[in-house]
Amino acid sequence: MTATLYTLPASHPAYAARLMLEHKGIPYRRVDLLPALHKPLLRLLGFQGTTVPALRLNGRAIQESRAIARALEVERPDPPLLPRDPAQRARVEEAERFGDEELQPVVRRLALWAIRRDLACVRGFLEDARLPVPPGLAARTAGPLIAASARINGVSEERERADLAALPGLLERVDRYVEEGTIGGTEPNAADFQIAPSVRLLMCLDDLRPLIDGRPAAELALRVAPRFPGRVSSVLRDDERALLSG
Ligand SMILES: N[C@@H](CCC(=O)N[C@@H](CS)C(=O)NCC(=O)O)C(=O)O
Repeated sequence: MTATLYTLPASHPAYAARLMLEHKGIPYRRVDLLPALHKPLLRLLGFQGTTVPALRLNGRAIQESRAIARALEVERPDPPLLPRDPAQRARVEEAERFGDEELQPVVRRLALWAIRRDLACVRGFLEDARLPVPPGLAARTAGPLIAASARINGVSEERERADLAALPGLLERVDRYVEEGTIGGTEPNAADFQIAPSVRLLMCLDDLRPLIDGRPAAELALRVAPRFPGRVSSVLRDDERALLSG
């Protein structure tokens, strides 16, 4: 089996794909691309869409973390990513959908917004990156690429105020999934791999860490997605921080 995974440094869904490949015991080559520049490059590499994770598995081009989970499940059924019991599977798939469609974009925007205010933090996120350029050069030239990526992903002051206000509710939902046993079991499933990297990336933001530490969501993130280099120093103004407490 040959697998090449295209990612971006600090991409939480790309980390989800890495974790799922590792869970399945599938060896893969990882190629990190540079943000914003990755979009035309993925097209040149034969992918239809412009997002990472992008996986070439035995010649097939697969994008979207949920589609990657299903392709891996077909390729190597054990250990499973989805429960065989239909009712349990439906619960896991709903949590996975929530992680992908509701949590993931909020985390992406908040991270880009905070990183844009603390560009010195970029070097930390490149710690284990496999980029086509030296990490020091990538960090020094990251500003315009991060600004472009923020634009592409709809980051704005107004949007981020709404994202901060939504965050406590999103984390409560993750805690509920853990408490009801949909995620957080001894054998991680596709929803664990979808959600844990998102919470883990939020935990890299000094402003958000106090909101997350000690909750079931934090335990899940640190256990399932332990390796997330990078730390963004405190960048929120008082009025923005107040949005986190409703
Ligand atoms: N929800 C999808 C999308 C992933 C996604 O949006 N990835 C970002 C990086 S974290 C990206 O590639 N953005 C570039 C773009 O939107 O073209 C997934 O889980 O695969």
